[in-house]
Amino acid sequence: MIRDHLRKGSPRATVGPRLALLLGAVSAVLTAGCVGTSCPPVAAKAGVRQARFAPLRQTAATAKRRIGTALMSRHLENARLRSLVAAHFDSLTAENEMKWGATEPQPASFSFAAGDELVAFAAQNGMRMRGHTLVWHQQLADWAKDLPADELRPAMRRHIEALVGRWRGRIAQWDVVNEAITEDGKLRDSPFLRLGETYLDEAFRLAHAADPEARLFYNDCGIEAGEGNTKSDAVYRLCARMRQAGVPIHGIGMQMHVDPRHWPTAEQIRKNVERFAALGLLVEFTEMDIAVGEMPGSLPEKLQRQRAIAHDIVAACLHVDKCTGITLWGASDADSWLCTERWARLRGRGPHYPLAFDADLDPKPMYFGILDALAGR
Ligand code: 9MR
Repeated sequence: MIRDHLRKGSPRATVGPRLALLLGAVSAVLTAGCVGTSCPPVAAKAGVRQARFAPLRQTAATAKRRIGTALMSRHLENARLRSLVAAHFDSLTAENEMKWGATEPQPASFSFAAGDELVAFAAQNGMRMRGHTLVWHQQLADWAKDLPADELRPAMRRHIEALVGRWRGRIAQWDVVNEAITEDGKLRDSPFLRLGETYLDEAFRLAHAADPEARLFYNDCGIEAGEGNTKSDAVYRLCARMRQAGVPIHGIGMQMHVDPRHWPTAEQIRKNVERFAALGLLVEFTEMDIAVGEMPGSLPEKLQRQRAIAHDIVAACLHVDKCTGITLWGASDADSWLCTERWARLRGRGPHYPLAFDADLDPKPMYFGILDALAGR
């Protein structure tokens, strides 16, 4: 708004040169601050032809895989987005609505309405539902953050029993524990670590008791690279220990938030999927997005590179029987966390255009990369 004002008005004509300079500097800062946070439509610029706009979920079903997206309940108000999601995706993850802070904002006072809406939408459209997430240090209700162990333990039990019980039989997979390992391969110093190093085991056992049919996942980011990568190895050891101890963990969620500045090769990802599958775990790619901002080249070149990376990731899943699904972290660029002021800078300079459909809901090259890989092309 200030920039508009600078453009439309004529402060430079009416104020002194010093003030004009200052206003110019403010304008430059504002402009720089805005770069890269929103992701306007790009499909047309990338020369996408609309003719081959087939539903992803049909091709995924032929490959015996689920293709999913994350949504927030407010997205359901957008009729065009609803039909796009229903047409293309057969798995749904609640982006924020099932997190602790959203579902139990006060002790024992639960709020399920937003999660219920998503569960109902999934059921109406023949989509599998993934629950996300029961135990996480972020988006945790404030009241739970400082509880001593003897109060946190019953609180965790109550929370898990309430959520898993609420949607028993309707949530096929739960991300039981999220992001418990640090980059240097240690158990994160989260409030839950106060319960001891086996708090994960407890969480999985509670979730299993509340819904024995739900498949239970440990979910983390930055674990895609595989052997030799500190975090990936630590998560592998954690899962191996839990399997050995008879903890009811059924799957590993690899988030797949692609930062092209440091990203493993397709071969590394495939081998990593294989080693987790060899533990007897299902593998799901749970939060895929691919930030293009820091890629070299023109926008069409970046979008082609994004297409190739998406293709490699989906192909890695198809390569291993136990890899059962790929979820994108949002349906369109317009709604991605990476196109917000708050998060964009995590991936360097934007805009990042991280998803398969652009802000006008047109398919991008990334969509065709996913489609081709699902079709085995
Ligand atoms: O996409 C989610 C965003 O809307 C929230 O503000 C953010 C809060 O941490 O969480 C985002 O989702 C995260 C997911 O729950 C766990 N893995 C990382 C995701 C991106 O931050």
